Amino acid sequence: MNCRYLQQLPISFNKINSLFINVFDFNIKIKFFMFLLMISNILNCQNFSLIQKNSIKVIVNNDTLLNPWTGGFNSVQISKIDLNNDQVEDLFVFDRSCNKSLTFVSLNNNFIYAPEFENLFPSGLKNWVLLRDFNNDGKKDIFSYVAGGIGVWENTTNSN
Ligand SMILES: [Ca+2]
Ligand SMILES: [Ca+2]
Repeated sequence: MNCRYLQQLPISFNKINSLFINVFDFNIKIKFFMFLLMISNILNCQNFSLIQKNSIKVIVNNDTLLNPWTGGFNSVQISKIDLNNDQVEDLFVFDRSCNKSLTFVSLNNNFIYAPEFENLFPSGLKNWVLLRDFNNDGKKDIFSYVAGGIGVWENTTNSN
């Protein structure tokens, strides 16, 4: 067997150690760069907003769901009210489990989810809500829980 002496590589332990440190420094720089990239993405997301689109159809087994974007109900109280002033009663639904108001407009004998009417109702309604006309003006008023009793909000909508 023939052997050949290989020349010692011009590298010492210290050199290897310093290479290791350089690689380590490089990893820290990469991590710092990634951190800056992540922070800039987070800062850019501050301007991110969502827009609710309820017009997207949901089809299950060739059946188009009527109100797929309502989110479901848990414990609701339902009252009738003409939301769009077309002389046809629509629905106001109050989900007691999350104190959420939902509105549905009557259209072709169906009730279609219409969240654009929800902000017409006072915020902060909680525990229970019923719509009844207490002053016989033909417009449903709001009865709801308030601390220590029952709150009443008069419907002051113009009936034109
Ligand atoms: Ca109506
Ligand atoms: Ca009234």
